[in-house]
Amino acid sequence: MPELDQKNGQPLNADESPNADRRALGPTQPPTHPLATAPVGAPPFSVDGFVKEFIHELNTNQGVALSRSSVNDQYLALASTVKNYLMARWLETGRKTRDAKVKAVGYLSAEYLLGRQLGNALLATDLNDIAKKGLELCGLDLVTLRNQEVEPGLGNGGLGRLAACFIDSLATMDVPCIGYGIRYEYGIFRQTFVDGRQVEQPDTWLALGSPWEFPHPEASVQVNFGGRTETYTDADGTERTRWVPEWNVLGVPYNYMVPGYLNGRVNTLRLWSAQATKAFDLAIFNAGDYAQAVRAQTFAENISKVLYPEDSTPQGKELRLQQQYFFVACSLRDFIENELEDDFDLHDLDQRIIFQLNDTHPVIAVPELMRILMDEKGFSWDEAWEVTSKCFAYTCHTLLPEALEVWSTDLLGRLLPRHLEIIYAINEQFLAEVREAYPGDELRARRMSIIAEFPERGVRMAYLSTYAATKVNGVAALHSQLLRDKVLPDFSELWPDKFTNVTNGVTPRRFVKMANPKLSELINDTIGAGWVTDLERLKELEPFAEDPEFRERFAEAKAWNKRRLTQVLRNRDGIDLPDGHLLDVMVKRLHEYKRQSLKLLHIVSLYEQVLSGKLTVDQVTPRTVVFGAKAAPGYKMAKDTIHLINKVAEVVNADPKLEGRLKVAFPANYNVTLAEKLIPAADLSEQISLAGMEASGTGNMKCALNGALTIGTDDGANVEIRELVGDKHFFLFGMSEPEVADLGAKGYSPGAYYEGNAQLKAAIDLILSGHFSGGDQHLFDSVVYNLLHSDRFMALADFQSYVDAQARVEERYADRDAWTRSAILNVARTGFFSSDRSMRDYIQRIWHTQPML
Ligand code: 26V
Repeated sequence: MPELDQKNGQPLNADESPNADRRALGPTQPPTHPLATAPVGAPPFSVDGFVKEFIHELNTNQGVALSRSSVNDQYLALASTVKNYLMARWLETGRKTRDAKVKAVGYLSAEYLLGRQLGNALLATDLNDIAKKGLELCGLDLVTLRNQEVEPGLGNGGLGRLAACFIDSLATMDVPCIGYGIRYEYGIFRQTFVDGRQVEQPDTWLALGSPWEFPHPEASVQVNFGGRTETYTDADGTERTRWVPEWNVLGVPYNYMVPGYLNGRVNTLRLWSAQATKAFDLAIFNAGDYAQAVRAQTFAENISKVLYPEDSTPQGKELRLQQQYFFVACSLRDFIENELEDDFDLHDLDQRIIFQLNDTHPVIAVPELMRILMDEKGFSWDEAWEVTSKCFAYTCHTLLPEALEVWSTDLLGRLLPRHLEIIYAINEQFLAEVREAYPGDELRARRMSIIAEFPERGVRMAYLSTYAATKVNGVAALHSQLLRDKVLPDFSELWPDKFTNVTNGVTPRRFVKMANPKLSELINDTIGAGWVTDLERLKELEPFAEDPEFRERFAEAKAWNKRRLTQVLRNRDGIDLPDGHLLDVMVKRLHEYKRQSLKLLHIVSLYEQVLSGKLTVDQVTPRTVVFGAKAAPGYKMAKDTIHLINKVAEVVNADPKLEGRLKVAFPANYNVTLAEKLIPAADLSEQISLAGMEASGTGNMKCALNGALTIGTDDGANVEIRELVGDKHFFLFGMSEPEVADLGAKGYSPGAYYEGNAQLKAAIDLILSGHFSGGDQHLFDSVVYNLLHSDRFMALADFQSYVDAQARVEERYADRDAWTRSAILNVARTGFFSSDRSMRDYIQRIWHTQPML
């Protein structure tokens, strides 16, 4: 049966996308909305104008009078008001970019952890004050409306949040970029605790409306799956292959605005949602099976239903591969059909796009582009490879071997038979190059093969990415070095110039300016407002570390942030934060390599020393430890660790012997919204992964930029943070990466550390005694025995060093002035970690694109 056009049931020409008629309408004219022509930079419109617009939106969009409106109505009307303001700029950005025919970045990422949109949009448009005043005139409170927004949590953690920071920076730097991804109906699960254990709830982020998205069902793209391939001879007598797919779905684009900061640029984030094709159900309907047709629809729509909550152990699940191909196929098709001129010569594709692969998740784009060029556009293999090999760059985000994706050829061949053929052919070409470079070295060829033979035949996606990419980068200096030396040594030997480092960064708009208004105000008053887009200017704050008045204001900003956090945690979680405590913060995914258990051992040890009289209570620095962490639902050790943390918290928080000097807080469902409140309040940032395991970290950067001091290992971007802020203002501990490697090679036995360290032994024994489990001596066996007998990430080996570093923390904190001085220097010296700088690095060393400016 031929593929049918979903709209009118006509056969769909392979070269003709459903977008053809949309383009025939010609360039869209910007609307003549009263806000459309407001000048950039100057206050966009008066408070009165805002009120009129807001009420208009409330009445016409929500269909309610102000007096009858709910907070949700008000939030949606406010969102519309801001969107209207951005709309003309968005359309203009698209028009200008297409007209200029410049090279754009296509950021391909399975995840975008965006956080709330309203605050960021108000900031980018300078509408904050006007909105606040206008809403006051209506008897409404901006903060209440902002709190109504449910954040789109379309990512797991660092990788997804990085994508969100990067697209913010590109818009702010006036660089053309389209972010491509998946519009998951359910984002990262909502975490709750039941008797201290993690219980996952679905994240229904779309339930109350989603004002920030613009669906375009008319521009849907068809994506094929399954079936077989066949060869045929074309009119010119050339032998060609075509894919005869078995089933297909539609990708419906949902566009999101990505506003630059005060610069009038609005880039696009295009997320794809899966829908059943009419062709698909028509056939079944016609066969008279209604129920089966409905099931088919559900089957198709499952593809974008839910974000996989695993972030380190790929399960090789078919649905995940479907997701990856789904969004990549939609995105390539979209770019080629809709962003390029009709007569564009695809031989020059690399002059108009560089696709950045955010980890290996989108690498199926490589065979997909080959397929499009050869099977649909008539390119020869060599022509197609010539183009494809210039259009991709690859970022690796991990070193954990189990996190590297390998797709079984069985599965790949079933789902994407043509792509598997192309991957085999790519591998053949690749191995020929290897054999030419190393004649006779068959062992090496086998080692480097894109196809693994054990434990089953599979495609090593990192190898495919590396071969196809113009550049391969790690995400911090140490990580990039280890990537070259340990993960891809043969590749870096063969192509040393392919490898580079781009140290991660975070957007100063969301994570300083928006999240930390008091500090921002202080910085503005001291060095002016330019730092928001030129973060290295924070250096100018350095001399003020010696200014008592500045220090006082700096400390007051931190105190204000703590008061705000106290309110948030009271309302959100019913948690009380004691006054005047050192706020010790560990927020990140729960993973053994990140070593939340090491932090926990420190807490238990402090407590044990008080119980046993080794410490008097007044020797304990008043401290609140805040954890924020989700565990992958199937990761038992991580979930058991959460349970243990919660049980320790219960006992420690309730024990009068501590006189309230030690508290453990574990608010559930850590997300971007909570991070924005938590990080600005932090005094101490816990970055305690085993050296060599954390690719970069970005929470470490956010904390330092907000004036927290780091206690950390020489790992990921910690290395660079320490180099920049100076040893004196960073609490380093633990083995270095080479020491870790040595110890591993010698044979590590955690039991020896337990036996040899009385303080450590006492802490572990307290857990084993059942003290935190109502007398049950076995409740936490899994966690404790794992530490004692395996401890893959060597927490026990670093324990003493960690405890010693914590003592140095307490000593510094006791001298509050010295602490504040160090905190100021952390802010002043970490401007390097702006994602604007990361973007500059990508642009210069990898993408070779230009800002439009
Ligand atoms: C991996 C997988 C594998 C299987 C299924 C789903 C899934 C989803 C995400 C990932 C990527 C995990 C890797 C990751 O998030 N890495 C983090 O990337 C951050 C940004 O570069 C970096 O700062 C963190 O150190 C690194 O752990």
